[in-house]
Amino acid sequence: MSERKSYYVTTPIYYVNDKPHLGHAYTTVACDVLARFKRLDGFDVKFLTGTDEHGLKIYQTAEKQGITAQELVDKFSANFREMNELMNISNDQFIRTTEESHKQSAQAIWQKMFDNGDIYLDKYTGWYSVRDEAYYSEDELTDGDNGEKLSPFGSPCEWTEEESYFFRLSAWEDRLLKLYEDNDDFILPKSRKNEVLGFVKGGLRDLSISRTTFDWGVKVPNDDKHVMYVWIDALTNYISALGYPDTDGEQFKKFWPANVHIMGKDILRFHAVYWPAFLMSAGIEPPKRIFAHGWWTAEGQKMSKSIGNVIVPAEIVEKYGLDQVRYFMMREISFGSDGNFSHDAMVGRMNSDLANNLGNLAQRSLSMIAKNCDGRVPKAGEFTTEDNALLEASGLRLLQNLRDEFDGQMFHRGLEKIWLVLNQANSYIDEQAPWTLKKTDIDRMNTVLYVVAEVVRNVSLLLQPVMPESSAKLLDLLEISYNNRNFSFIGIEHALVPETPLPAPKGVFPRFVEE
Ligand code: ME8
Repeated sequence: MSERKSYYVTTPIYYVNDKPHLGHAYTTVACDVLARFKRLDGFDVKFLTGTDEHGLKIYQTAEKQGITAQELVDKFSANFREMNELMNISNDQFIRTTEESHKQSAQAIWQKMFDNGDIYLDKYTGWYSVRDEAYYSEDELTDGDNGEKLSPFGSPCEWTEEESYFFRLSAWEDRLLKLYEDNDDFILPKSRKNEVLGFVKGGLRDLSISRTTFDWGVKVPNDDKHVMYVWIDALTNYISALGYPDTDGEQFKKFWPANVHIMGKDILRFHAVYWPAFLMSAGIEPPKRIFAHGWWTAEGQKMSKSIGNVIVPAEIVEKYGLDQVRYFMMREISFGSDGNFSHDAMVGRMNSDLANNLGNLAQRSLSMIAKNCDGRVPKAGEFTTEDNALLEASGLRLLQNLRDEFDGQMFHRGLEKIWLVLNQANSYIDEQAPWTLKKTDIDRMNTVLYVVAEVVRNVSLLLQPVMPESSAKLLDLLEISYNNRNFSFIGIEHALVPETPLPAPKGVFPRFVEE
């Protein structure tokens, strides 16, 4: 048997100085959707997420709270695991950068870069933002109200002078530009690629990659006065999870290079510039793609603790339902663009897309089957042109459309295409009017109800990655066995077996009613 195709997708590893909010849930759900899609489509998938636990920001947060950094990271890392459980995330591994094996990987990649002549000792004098954990040059900064310097993300910067190791990033400019040129889809969306090109073409300066003023980090090999810059440590997670430096190991061989690292646009530079340069310096192939998605606001405003408008995943899941929130996140904004979370938009999607469209199609066809077909899958007669058109549109053609869109991380477009088919199916049922056929042509009524049940089956199979629980409920209502739920069953005729007794239909997508 030929080996199954592999697929490796990652989220950023999140800083544990804060509780997870809508933004973290968003990236993780997007990766989850992709991982589930690929598994159902026959790929051997690795889906990695985890927490970034070193660095000055974490160290200072722990100090402020009067606890040790280790206590802080243990407590907050658990919050991210809880978020994963809440959001029904199917990650294969949860990595923490405080794990011993990860630290060894980070030291191994450092040593490789050092041996390759890309790391040297010097002194860093310049600006640093603890909140962004990033170095900035003077010309990137703006002046804040009280004279302080602010990063492009509005974070305060401080002047720093200390002995530091440097990575010879300047030497990698041409090779990075060649990487972007040779791999047109390396950075997506395209608009973001131009941003990165501009940055690299503007000239790269060597990067300070170690600190001596605190020790909450991975020790630099052979110089334990220094801890590594948190980003070297953090980025390495993507390969330490595969057992690096054991590049001959099964996991590394199977899953590297990663198919896609997904993240927010805030950390694109680290992933699209620094990470491939580190990897190439260490003699490791760069990932295949970096996808930077957009930024969520809440009711039109930046989410912030001081405004008190931070959207907490548990609260919206409780209020609207888990799959409803997952669907909303994937459908409401183009993956790659910024977007806004509002109660009205959420309720709009819940009621119009889910309750009135998909929910209604399933509910009215299944109720008719319950009442008029003795609660059994109806037996179809000859298919008409209309029947075949709808069956084809909801079957293999839709699967292929979704493959194309999901391969480019265009989740919203994939969903749009499913909803076009649902609209078509709702019009079909209105035109065919099985409630009238009941009195005039029972055989034709059976065929129409069969066709609609088949559309519901195909669509439910395809919606599993986005709404796993609700799709499972629909597939249960159609008595589709668990083994028949992967994408190889899409469009297969007679997967719905005539005469199979069905359970009493139940609504799967309730309308949201204001209290
Ligand atoms: O940057 N909208 O961690 P982090 C959309 N540890 N996405 C958002 C968001 C918002 N308003 N807010 C956060 C770090 N995110 C590093 C990463 S990776 C090797 C190291 C999401 O906790 C988005 O994915 O600050 C963003 O890139 C990430 O959270 C930043 O998480």
